[in-house]
Amino acid sequence: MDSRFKVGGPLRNRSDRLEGFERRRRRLPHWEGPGETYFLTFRLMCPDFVDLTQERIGRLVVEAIMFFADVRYELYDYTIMPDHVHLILKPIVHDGKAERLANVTHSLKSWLASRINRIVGRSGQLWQHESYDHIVRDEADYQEKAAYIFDNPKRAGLVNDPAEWPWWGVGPRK
Ligand code: NI
Repeated sequence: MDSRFKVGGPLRNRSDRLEGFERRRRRLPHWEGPGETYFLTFRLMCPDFVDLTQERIGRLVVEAIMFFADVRYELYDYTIMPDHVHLILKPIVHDGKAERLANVTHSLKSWLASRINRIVGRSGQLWQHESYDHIVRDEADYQEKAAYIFDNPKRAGLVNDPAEWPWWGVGPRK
């Protein structure tokens, strides 16, 4: 895998992930100034045909998330689940104006849809039209959402220790 994914990409092993989990506590979104921080979720339309955590597809999802990081948004935490993706991000602000979340979401979903469809040999609607987003109000809210993301694979019964989940990560180190 591309070396730029070493930090903040799919963290390779448990200690990297634990270190990432600690590090993201120190890299908080800033609450002052223009723009909001969002907890964003988008889901597959037909989870029977696609598993987002299948190796090749998961790597593609990470690639998309990282491709737009620091360009379209500041990236905090993310996790890829078999049928959905959670992210905490803050759209980039240009000239005092934040990029619209809807545009960011559209870019991510469409970048991925064409590529994933090609891999699984299907066409048409990959994602549910609606994405769920929630403004992260303050640091306490952020910590709650970040913990929700980190624990999601354990809650879903996919791992016993959330640090074992290979598809959790944080944004690139500045
Ligand atoms: Ni979830």
